[in-house]
Amino acid sequence: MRFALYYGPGACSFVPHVLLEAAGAEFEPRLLKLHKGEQREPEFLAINPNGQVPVLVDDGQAINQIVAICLHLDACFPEQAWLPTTGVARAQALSWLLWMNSVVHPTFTHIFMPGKFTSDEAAQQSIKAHNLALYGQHLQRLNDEIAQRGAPFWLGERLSPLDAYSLTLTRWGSMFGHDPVSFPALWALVQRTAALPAVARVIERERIRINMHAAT
Ligand SMILES: N[C@@H](CCC(=O)N[C@@H](CS)C(=O)NCC(=O)O)C(=O)O
Repeated sequence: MRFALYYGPGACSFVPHVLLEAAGAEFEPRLLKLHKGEQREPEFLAINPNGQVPVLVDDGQAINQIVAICLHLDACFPEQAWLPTTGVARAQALSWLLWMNSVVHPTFTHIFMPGKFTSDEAAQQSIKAHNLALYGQHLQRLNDEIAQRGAPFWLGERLSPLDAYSLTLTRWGSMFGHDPVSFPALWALVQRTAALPAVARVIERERIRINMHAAT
């Protein structure tokens, strides 16, 4: 089989997981239990020295970093038209993808894993609280942009990596008190994305619930 994907349920690996499924690609999903530290096992570190998911294996060659994986899959499955192919439209779509990956996602890391940034427990609480407020602002910005676009999905009528990433980021916020319902345009897009058959299959494989706030 050409492709394999190392993923953690509910982790950011959801984004390439969705793309592979949406493309109808044959791939081997390789589950890593992040809460058990399997990403730090020597066998996995040999595949990704960063000790993180996602890792896409294409013909025996490993690729890490979500954006690199998305761009590679976009090139492998051009018929999916996940991203504009040229011009300002492509640059702007990548700009949003990079913002999600380099700003919103690390903000969440400060909430979920403050121990990565300091061993001082009081400082960890403060980092967490600060970034939780910041994360709410990021979700609001996503909401406002989606509302302003007024389309079913980020880039129009079709799924893109931006939709899958938005779902993941919204779900993460919901684990820490950011009620998705309070971001109506974002939440509507997330629900539309979750209802796509390919996305629904990934949600089922990962056994995740999208709105963790509703469960609290
Ligand atoms: N910059 C990386 C971030 C990847 C990342 O943060 N992965 C998280 C899951 S969402 C992870 O594997 N965390 C486990 C750990 O850091 O120990 C990317 O874009 O792929």
